[in-house]
Amino acid sequence: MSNFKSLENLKSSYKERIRQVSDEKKSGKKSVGTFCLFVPDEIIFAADADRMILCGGKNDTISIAEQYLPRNICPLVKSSFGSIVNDGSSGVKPCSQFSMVDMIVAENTCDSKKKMYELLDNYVPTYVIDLPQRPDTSEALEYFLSELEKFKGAMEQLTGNKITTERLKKEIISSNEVRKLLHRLYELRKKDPSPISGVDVLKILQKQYFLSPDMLKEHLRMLISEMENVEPEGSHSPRIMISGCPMPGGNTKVSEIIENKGGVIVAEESCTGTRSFWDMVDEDKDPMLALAERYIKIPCSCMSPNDRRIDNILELAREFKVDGVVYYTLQFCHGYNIEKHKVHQALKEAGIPMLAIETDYSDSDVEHIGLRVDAFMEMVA
Ligand code: BJ8
Repeated sequence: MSNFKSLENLKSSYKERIRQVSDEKKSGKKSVGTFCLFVPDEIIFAADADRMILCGGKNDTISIAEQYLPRNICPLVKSSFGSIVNDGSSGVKPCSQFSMVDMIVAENTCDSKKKMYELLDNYVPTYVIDLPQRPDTSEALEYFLSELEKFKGAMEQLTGNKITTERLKKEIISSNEVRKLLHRLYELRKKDPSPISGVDVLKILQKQYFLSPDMLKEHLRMLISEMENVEPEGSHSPRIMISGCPMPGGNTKVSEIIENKGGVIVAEESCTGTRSFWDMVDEDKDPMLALAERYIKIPCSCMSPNDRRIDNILELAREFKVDGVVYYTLQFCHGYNIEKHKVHQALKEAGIPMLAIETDYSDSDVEHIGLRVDAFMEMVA
């Protein structure tokens, strides 16, 4: 749907980034792998280390993971674990990212991830940040801050570099710049018709924690400038918001189905969407406290209660003038699956139709999902 030159450059950025990290390694710079938004990038970069996201969105490593893990757990966890333990013997190309990280920085969120991290420690040193699960209490903030202080110490130990207040402030400003660019990109999607397809935006968001902030900023600036200079053609298509589980690199299945059936995705309430950039870090406060305050508020379903997420969904639906919401859950992701009921109720009261889709990474249900999306599009058109 979208036809922007800068998107072509983004596609070829994978090799460039791998080359960059491999050069950094030769010069002694450390790299860490992450799986979740709760890990503050700013602390990693302030230690002069690099980071790459390791979340799996591909189906081909799932059968490898199933040699170690139960079948009935979330495909994101299986795909990630499969990529890491894959030695190439099954014919699937091993993941270049994983072999480049010196440490994994994990977080205690859902049960599947927590238990996977215990196993990952056998393959690469894995540091786990513990998270309080009732985020709105002062005790939770205090505890999370103490966990971030420990993590800061771990990064200093890994790199041998002291993390100074000045360096943290610099990284906070830099990460806020990325967030502001993503806000500008999303602002342009408020046009009707939207100038860019949701699949294209998803592919950018999937690279958000893979590229370095400087590379990402460069790509975003080019894309935004192209988008600002075109008037979108065509007529109104049903404006859809996706809400739910993250869609890591390799997984565009449901977004593609929606857009192939005539809808246009104008917002994603997910970790490969607004949850990753909507809130800024306060640049005027003590940097560690500001980071703790910002990151503890991420409305992930692992938190309880998580009513902030419902408020965000309603606000986004209004701001982006959506005609309907597709609630997307990965199989066996109990948190997002159960929260579906609260979201459905809130959307119903707001008069916004919702379609719930629970799926995995395989293609076996593409046709079936297509039929349901078809019917939903007719309803919201
Ligand atoms: S902040 S959503 S990235 S934990 S989909 S593995 S929750 S069973 S990825 Fe997540 Fe951080 Fe939360 Fe975001 Fe578990 Fe659910 Fe699988 Fe999930």
